[in-house]
Amino acid sequence: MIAPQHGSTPSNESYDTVVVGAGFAGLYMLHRLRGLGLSVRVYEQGGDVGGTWYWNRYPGARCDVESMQYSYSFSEELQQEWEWSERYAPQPEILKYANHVADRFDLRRDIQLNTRVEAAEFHESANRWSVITSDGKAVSATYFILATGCLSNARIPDFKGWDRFQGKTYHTGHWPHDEVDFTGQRVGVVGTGSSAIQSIPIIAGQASHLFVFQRTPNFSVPAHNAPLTPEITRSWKSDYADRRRRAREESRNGILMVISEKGALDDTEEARRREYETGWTRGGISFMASYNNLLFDKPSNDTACAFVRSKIEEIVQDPAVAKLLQPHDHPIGSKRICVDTDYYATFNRPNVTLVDIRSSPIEEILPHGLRTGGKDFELDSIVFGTGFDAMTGSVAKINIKGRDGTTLNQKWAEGPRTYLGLMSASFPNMFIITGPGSPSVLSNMIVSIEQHVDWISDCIGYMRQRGIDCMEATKDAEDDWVTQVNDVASGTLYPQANSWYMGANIPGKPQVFMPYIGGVGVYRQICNDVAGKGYEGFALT
Ligand code: N01
Repeated sequence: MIAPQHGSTPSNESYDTVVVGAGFAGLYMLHRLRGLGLSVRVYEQGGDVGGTWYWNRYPGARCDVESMQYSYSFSEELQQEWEWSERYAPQPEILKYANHVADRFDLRRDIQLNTRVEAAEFHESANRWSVITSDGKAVSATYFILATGCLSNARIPDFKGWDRFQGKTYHTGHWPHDEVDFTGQRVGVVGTGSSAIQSIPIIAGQASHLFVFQRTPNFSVPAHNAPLTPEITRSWKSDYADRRRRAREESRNGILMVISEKGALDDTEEARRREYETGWTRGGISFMASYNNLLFDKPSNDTACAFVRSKIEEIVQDPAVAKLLQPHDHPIGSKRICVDTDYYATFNRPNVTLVDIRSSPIEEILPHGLRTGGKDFELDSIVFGTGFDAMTGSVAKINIKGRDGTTLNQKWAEGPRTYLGLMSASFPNMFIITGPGSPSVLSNMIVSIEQHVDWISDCIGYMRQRGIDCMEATKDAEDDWVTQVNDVASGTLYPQANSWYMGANIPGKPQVFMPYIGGVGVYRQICNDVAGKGYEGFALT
């Protein structure tokens, strides 16, 4: 048993693996490790499984990856038996699916809910991790796996007067479990990212008046959500194995879509307009596949930006409001493109007001509203759709100490450093699922989660077969990978946006492009090659 710290209670609990988080990553990790015969303990801070889909219960929450693709592929029975109801699954249905998976594979008996992992320390002499949980226990494990999710540390900016507000406040990423009804209320929504853009049309339908406080307009394309027809479902299910394979190996982001073989400037203006109209009518993020160079060539990207701006002008009746909603400060797609149902049209409602907080930022929260530009807005409720400390935020909340006592937060002070997004040098036997330096948030998360979980499971199996006790990324391999991640990003338009991919939404956070943008197929091949060469770039002892 490892000596406990921080006043935690010594415990004889010892596992082969501790996994942090019971979202889609943690659930599948547990399933795979059990298959290897390992003992596993999963700690989950939420009151149930589901991760992102447990917390983000805001009105209108649904996935912007189509449901036939946003699901596990590891079990043929599971993918055949589960029935999705809509083109884009709503949050309650995805949460039900996560619960179904937990029950179907009998996962719950190894998951401890309502428990945070507070700290973890690697003890060199024992070659084990000691893990401290919020219920005051210290347990030990050979492998420590972070399945903490990339968008799980919700953030409300530190507005002056915050604690004086006498109405109700909400964060989209921490939505209450009981139904919230805004009927008859004056509601303020702060932020216009994906979460706010999904919830604004629904809240507008309830509130007596909705004020949308916008700092930066975002590009949004219509979802055109609809019930899934039996024909669509049947066609997917009859061909699932091959479609999943193509999504994994051949697609850029783990989502099957037809990417045009042309660049935007290869077409005449008229043909381009037709192409964008087709993408707009089809709906969803595949709008960005209208041409193959929209994320690489600025003049090409400008044409797509101009098209969406023209759509906003067409939909929004008040020209001044339309102008305010038109993004000009970043290439389309360089921030996560939003997918909506009636977002722009919502601004034609008489009970909706768009307030520009770029020219006059929020000065303070008042007991009955908020003040911006010297003007007071009376509000009964405020909804913060102000995003997350993405990719590193949840990991940073755990005090993780590696080989020489260095903390991960110290090591990552200038930005996250990993080899393949999977491990970080000096933190032996610690794996990160969809960590910074992997395709992660730029991809269909479930495709990337499955790839990481499979890779980690195979790796642990390899170690155990060969009597290898310890695995660690070498510093050289890590440095090379960090360089590669930056090089690939700099060949795209992504770094031109002040996005959460860059850490730009968190004051003081180092600005580095965190995910690997080379594509899931290329990345998978790199990971497979590394494994095929006996885990090249890792020290195995
Ligand atoms: O958060 P965001 P989100 N004063 O960071 C504003 C995924 N997701 O929760 O741009 C005023 O995108 C901020 O303004 P600015 C998806 O990957 C997926 O909406 O910083 N405003 C911005 O408008 C997404 O990208 C789905 O100027 C402030 C907003 O708050 C990611 O989650 C659905 C402010 C934050 O937008 C995050 O989306 C939902 C301040 N001090 C989410 N600070 C689907 O699958 C921040 N803001 C559909």
